[in-house]
Amino acid sequence: MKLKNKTAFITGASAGIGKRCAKELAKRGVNLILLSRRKEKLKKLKEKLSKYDVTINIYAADVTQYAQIEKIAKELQARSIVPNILINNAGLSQGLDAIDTANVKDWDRMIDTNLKGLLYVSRLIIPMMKELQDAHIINLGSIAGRQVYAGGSVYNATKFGVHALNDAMNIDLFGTKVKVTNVAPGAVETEFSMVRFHGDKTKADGVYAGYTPLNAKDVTESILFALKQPTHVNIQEIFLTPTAQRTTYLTHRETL
Ligand code: 8X3
Repeated sequence: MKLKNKTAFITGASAGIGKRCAKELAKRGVNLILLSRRKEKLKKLKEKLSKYDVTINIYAADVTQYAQIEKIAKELQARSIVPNILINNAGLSQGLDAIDTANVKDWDRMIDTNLKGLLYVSRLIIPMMKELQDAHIINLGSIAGRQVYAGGSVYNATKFGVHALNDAMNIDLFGTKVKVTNVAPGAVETEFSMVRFHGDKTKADGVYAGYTPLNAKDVTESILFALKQPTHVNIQEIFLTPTAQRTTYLTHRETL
């Protein structure tokens, strides 16, 4: 897709991979629709990106609330704004506990955000994209959607679900020009581990100790690679890990 003058709808846009996507796409002349629960962060991001010649619409909304997303979709329709690109980035992990001891609230939050949130946004935005001659959905999967690890159970299940939904979207959008790509990274240093460990910085830092993890820019580069392909090329999956990480259980850490 030629990116200039296209429009991207990005969930989880206020931090990490979503924020980086917003920046890199704005640089390339892509108009933005940015969603996050955190209004202040969105406002700041919009300000920061105002140096680029693009239109930026920000929405403080929660992907787990269907009515909120429906309202945004209706507003976009009323203003004839049709996203060419949908980046289903909002997602999180909560806790690292066994299935018999984990906190059920953590499970609800992961299932609601990673699966139901992705579904709600997709259900409401894809109908607008279907008629386009050039459109692309990027779903943020994970190494956790390919390999289960101790304490990962429900997070793993949600990311396996995202992988399944990516394949399902490719099937359901058969015959249209809407491409669907699952971008599945291994360890990426963002707010991810701070959120997983409920703000415990020591635990969060430990995840990335002794090796160089991926960063938001690395993952964004893969997303851009998929987006920039010509119309006839649909990259259905990109799986990337830090060089030090080969599976969820094999991360080579230099002696600290
Ligand atoms: C994040 C990757 O392995 O930390 O999706 O769960 S992992």
